[in-house]
Amino acid sequence: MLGKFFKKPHDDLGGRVPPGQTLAARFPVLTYGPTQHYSPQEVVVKITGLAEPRQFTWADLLALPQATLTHDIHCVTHWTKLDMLWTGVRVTDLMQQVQLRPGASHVMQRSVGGYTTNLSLEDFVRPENLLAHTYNGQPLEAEHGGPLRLVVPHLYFWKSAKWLTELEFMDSDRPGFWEKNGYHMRGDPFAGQRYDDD
Ligand SMILES: Nc1nc2c(c(=O)[nH]1)N[C@H]1C(S)=C(S)[C@@H](COP(=O)(O)O)O[C@H]1N2
Ligand SMILES: [Mo]
Repeated sequence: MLGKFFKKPHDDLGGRVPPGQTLAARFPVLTYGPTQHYSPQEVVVKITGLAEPRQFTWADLLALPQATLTHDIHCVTHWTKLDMLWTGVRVTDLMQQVQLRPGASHVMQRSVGGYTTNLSLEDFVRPENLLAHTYNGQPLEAEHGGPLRLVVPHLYFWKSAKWLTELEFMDSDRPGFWEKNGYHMRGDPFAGQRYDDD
């Protein structure tokens, strides 16, 4: 009986669902433009800008430690999906291999097909962020960014580039594709940072 009265309110599942979001059962696809199709052997992540230039191939990425993490994902179009299981290389492990130059403070993610999105290094270099190649134990489907995408769960999902091919380090914040089109420069779902005037 008592349990009935002492149960926590679960509308926001203990604070896991940001304001204005509703739970998605399936995994929606959101792409501006066409899905990119290429094989893992063609994956290259180029390090450019304010860093020693280098490239990570598929083999290079698989030679780094692999992590499997469970994340809640929040999209600016109001869906939240809980407990998504991702496998890949932690950004922190990748960055052990990257030599930044003085002044680097931000990064532009660039995708095959031209999508871009910007992050501060503080938001980029976090232990939960992944260069993900596997979702729910299966190779990441092309429509969701396979062979390789970024997953930055603490920000809206537009901050996670699908078909990642370049990380350009910068000495200031510059807008990526959606940010140029009115989206917020940071995109914190719990602060409701959807548009640039939020
Ligand atoms: N390359 C690329 N990455 C992208 C996008 C895109 O259009 N192109 N859309 C972004 C947006 S707005 C969202 S919500 C998520 C959607 O990922 P999903 O299709 O796997 O759900 O990818 C982000 N990354
Ligand atoms: Mo989105």
